[in-house]
Amino acid sequence: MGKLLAVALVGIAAALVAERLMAFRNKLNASREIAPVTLPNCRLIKGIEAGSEDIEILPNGLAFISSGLKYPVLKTPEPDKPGAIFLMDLNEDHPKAVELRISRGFDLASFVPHGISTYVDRDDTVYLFVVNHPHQKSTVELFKFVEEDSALVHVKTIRHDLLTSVNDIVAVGPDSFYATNDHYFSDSILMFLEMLLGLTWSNVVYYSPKEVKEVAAGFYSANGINISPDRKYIYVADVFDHNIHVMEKHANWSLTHVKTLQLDTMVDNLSIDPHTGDVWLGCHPDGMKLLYNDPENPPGSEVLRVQNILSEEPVVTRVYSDDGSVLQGTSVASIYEGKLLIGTVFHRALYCEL
Ligand SMILES: [Ca+2]
Ligand SMILES: [Ca+2]
Repeated sequence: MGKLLAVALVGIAAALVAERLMAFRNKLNASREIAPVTLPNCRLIKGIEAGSEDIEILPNGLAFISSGLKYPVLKTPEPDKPGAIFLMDLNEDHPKAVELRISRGFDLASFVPHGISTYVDRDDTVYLFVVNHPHQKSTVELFKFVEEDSALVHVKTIRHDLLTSVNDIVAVGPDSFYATNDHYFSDSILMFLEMLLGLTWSNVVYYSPKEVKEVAAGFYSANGINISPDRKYIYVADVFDHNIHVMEKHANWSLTHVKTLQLDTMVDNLSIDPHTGDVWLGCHPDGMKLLYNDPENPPGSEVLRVQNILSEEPVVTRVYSDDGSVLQGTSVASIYEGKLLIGTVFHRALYCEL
């Protein structure tokens, strides 16, 4: 009888693990095939070889690109090289990426930039907020951009117990922001278990020097975050749930859920066209390929544009998709006056004229 029970228990455990693995494969969109969509006027950007995870473009056409992410379980092309922020002036005929100098006193050796956001203050000071992972932790670095010196001056490092596994941020003031925690755990093994078990413990946090609080919860993995041009709505991408949540922002910075736009792909970062309000999405067509990163079968790229997201019938268009032969592991797509920048987690970056 004891043996029978043992066999039964092992059988049940094996079935549960198999079920969880299947669910995990579905979340990763394993083996999903999509038709290629090419754009005619694109080129890879020189000098960016170790990722371009997030891209933010100022209203004047200056683009910031974060490069050199080292994310647990994903490929790291240059493990010993610190990360960098590149700048590109999209007003130029042939824009080039230039690495910004970072002021002394900031620990550049442990710089691992991830999501970024900009804030232009009333006096036109440009602040760049950068999610950083020094020594596998999460901080938010606040920089002041000094255009004439092509430099970032470090203002302060923000750490908080609620900022545990930060992926992306959207600035709402000169030192306040919303941030996504993509996992509850920050340890890579626990993070993997959290994904495997399908826990919905990921959240969105509001931070200001006076108040820090959780403002949205229950995500599988909250990733990209951004704000509507009228600054009334916050958009949050849940990469494992293949959707975008539209949240209304209130005077006390709390958020309430308005709607969810269900898609069929793993949405990473979100960018907003300031003129039209269109939401541009960098997406992972097949997350399993991103994890395996087999050079013979690399992860692909997918860019979606969502028009009229607040209406009854948003229009979703696949603007670009590639099997990885050009661009691998797209995480962001940002638009400026008919020019599109497409970034990746650990690969290169693409510049396109639409
Ligand atoms: Ca961002
Ligand atoms: Ca991201």
